[in-house]
Amino acid sequence: MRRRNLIGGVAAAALTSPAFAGESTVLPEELPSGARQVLRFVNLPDKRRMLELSIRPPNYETPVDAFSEAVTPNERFFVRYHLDRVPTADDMDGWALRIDGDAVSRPLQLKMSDLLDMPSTEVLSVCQSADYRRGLLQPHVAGLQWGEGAMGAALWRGPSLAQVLQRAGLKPDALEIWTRGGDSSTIPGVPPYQKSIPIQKALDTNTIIAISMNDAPLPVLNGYPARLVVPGWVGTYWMKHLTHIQASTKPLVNFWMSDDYRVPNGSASHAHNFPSQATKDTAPITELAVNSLIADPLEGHEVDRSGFSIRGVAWDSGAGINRVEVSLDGGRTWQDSLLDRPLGPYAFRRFSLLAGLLRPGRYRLLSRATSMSGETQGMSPERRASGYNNNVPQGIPVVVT
Ligand SMILES: Nc1nc2c(c(=O)[nH]1)N[C@H]1C(S)=C(S)[C@@H](COP(=O)(O)O)O[C@H]1N2
Ligand SMILES: [Mo]
Repeated sequence: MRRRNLIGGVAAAALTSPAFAGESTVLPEELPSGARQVLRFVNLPDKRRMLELSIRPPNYETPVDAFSEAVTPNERFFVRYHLDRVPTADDMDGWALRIDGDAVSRPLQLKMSDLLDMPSTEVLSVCQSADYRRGLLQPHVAGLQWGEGAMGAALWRGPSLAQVLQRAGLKPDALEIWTRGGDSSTIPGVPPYQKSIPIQKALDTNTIIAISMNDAPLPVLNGYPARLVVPGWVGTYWMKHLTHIQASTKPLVNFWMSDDYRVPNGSASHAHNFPSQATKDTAPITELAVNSLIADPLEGHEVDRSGFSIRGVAWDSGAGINRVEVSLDGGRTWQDSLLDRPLGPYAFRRFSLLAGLLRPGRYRLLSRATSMSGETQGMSPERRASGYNNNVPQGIPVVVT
């Protein structure tokens, strides 16, 4: 990572404003020691105070303090890219979206004004990377060492994908919807980032082409001017800088579908909702696992023995959150927290617990969410296949004084 920082030095200087020199943060103790040393806060175009994971491609994590709110501000929303040539706002001038493929009868091209003219849908939804908390897994798994900030919740608005597909004359034999974005790789041989979703999920009324995020244009790094929003499913399907949609009667075969983002059949993250991509041994990772995060107090902070509140957010793939328990003693005993009113099935549900009088000393706080469908965060430090969807309750050490 250090080497990469040096290589990316020129780009980094252009992209990032002076770092918060001297500002320190307490990062989860489970992160590999190398990752802890290089993490620093930076400002970016449209972004403020993000944790830098890599510069080329740009990968930036949201610091945990941003999750004391139910909606993550655009300027704090995490950034994830696979390829190093990322579009600027200028590159997207004259942007248009092509819709074709062997499963449409009227291929068409839409401009932003066309999308603005269509009826729009609004969905408050978490976007979470499949790599969520990968860096906290023991033993460590290769890849970017994401912590707790590889997700966020935003209000997304735009026409439904179904509506756009109907306009192009979607045929009944459509199997998958393939998507492409405006980024690419400067490294020869790296395949373009292209993903597909099954037709059932594509026609879900909550699957939209977002042209607005929290009532503002999308930040460039979050997919300006338009991105796919696939509520309940991991971020890999949420194509940014969407330029090309193909309705296809065939499964998409490429590195990003056939090799990456897959889990063994029978594992915790295995699902049956993408049959055209399933093989004898593996399936694409699709739905989010039920999860929760304590945003306050922060790791390593001091709290007052006369009482303090523990607050955070919980989310799942769309059943909704039914219960969040909190432990003050590292998971030996649990208490039910108070839940804020639900803001929608794909949104964060906020929880809080007032801790009573405590003896001074070191404590380990944990939260454990259960969804409306009964799915809960497993306590076992079972190694998640490929390091995806880590939802083991996260210990937050604090000092009561
Ligand atoms: N064009 C494009 N879209 C993309 C990606 C990408 O690399 N290129 N990464 C995906 C992944 S893996 C995730 S987790 C989300 C992250 O969205 P964000 O960067 O807005 O937080 O974008 C998805 N869409
Ligand atoms: Mo991701």
